[in-house]
Amino acid sequence: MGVIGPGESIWDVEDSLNELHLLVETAGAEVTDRVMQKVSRVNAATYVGKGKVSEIKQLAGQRHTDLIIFDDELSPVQLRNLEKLLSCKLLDRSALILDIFALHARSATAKTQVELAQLEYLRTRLTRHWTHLSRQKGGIGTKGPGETQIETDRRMIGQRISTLKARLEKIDRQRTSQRKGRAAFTRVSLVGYTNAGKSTLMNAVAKTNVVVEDRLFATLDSTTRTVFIAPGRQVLLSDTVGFIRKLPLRLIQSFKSTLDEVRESDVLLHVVDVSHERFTEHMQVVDETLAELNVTHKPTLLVFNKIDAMEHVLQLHALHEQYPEATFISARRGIGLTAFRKRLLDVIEADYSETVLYLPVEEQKTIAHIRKIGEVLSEEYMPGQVDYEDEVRDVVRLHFRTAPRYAQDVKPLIARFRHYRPVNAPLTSSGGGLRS
Ligand SMILES: Nc1nc2c(ncn2[C@@H]2O[C@H](COP(=O)(O)OP(=O)(O)OP(=O)(O)O)[C@@H](O)[C@H]2O)c(=O)[nH]1
Ligand SMILES: [Mg+2]
Repeated sequence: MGVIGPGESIWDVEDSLNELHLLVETAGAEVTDRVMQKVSRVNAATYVGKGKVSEIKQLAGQRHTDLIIFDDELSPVQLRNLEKLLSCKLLDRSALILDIFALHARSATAKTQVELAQLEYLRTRLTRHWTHLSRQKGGIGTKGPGETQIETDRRMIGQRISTLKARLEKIDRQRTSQRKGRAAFTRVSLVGYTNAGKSTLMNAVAKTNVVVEDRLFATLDSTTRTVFIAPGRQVLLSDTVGFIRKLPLRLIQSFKSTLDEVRESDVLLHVVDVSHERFTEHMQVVDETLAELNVTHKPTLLVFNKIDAMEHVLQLHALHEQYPEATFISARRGIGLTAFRKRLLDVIEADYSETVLYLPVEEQKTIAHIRKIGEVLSEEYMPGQVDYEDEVRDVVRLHFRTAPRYAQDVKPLIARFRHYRPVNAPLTSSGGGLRS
């Protein structure tokens, strides 16, 4: 059931229903009918008008429908009323997506995140009818946290939510310390609409074996691997959960520990399926979702994927002209990957700074710190060469590269050790962008 709201065209809603169709199939059900209605104002009690409700009921009866799915999010009241009037199992888009999440969650973390999202969704919608969603019936919409939880009262759900939250916080802390351990690497995250080919690209460049499927939300966990993008140049690449339109922010937020990867990365790879006719809209949804998650101003490389599936070469030429900043690939066929690595390196290097410092050899702690936050490009021990306030000191010449996020760490070091520069050392070493 799709609703054509004010300012929406029938095509917008058709398209959204096409996507809902895919979601339904991903969840393992079959679509028998589509119903649309143009409304000027959403009915607070039943979302659609009374007449439409009886029409749907009649149709569902004729077709022996097991389930009715609304393309928009229903309020708890609307859900309750409609279930009563239609006497049929009912889901809205959010609940359907949650169901797919539950089907696809593999790791303990993903399962915990999904259960939390499900319970938070359920908490406000706890009605007698929700027992319909219990496992007894089988089929889609049943992969809930189990009938026992559904039947327990809100207080019990609240307790379970606290337990899950505590568990996730623990996971968060572990992940944060893991990330700290690999601080010096440049972190790159794959982001994009679901099914764009993020995991396929990950597998192609990182030689991983992440599950790739022609299904929505195949990936719910983040996978991180080191990848060589140039000789001697390693980055950490992470695959993440995809986005989709009309996905309530709180659902995405339940993937916090997965999305922290995105938040803390230095560079984003925005993967787009350009063979999809609505790809520009997908790009917009991804941009909006990132903004909602407060991930803005990150250097981003647009990766136009699935060029092998484009119907006309002319289309590809037009895209090249329209998006000169994008890099064009086919992750599945391995086309354009060399150019892709080069573009990624360019994006990374554009924001990095290189620094040369002369440090007294006693400063082992500082040297260790620099190794943590930066990538050392060269290191030279210079015994008794430096004249500082008429003192002869042994120093280490350290040439290193740091990500923009460490600029604030490097600045005070430059100030603190500037006196140790040998009298005849140049202010900047060769190569552009050097700060010394
Ligand atoms: N024709 C073509 N298909 C591709 C290409 N890259 C990926 N695909 C297919 O697109 C589908 C989705 O690929 P995934 O890599 O799972 O996409 P994803 O972005 O990780 O999707 P989610 O994890 O579900 O958000 C799979 O059927 C892939 O085989 C490509 O370059 N060309
Ligand atoms: Mg994936």
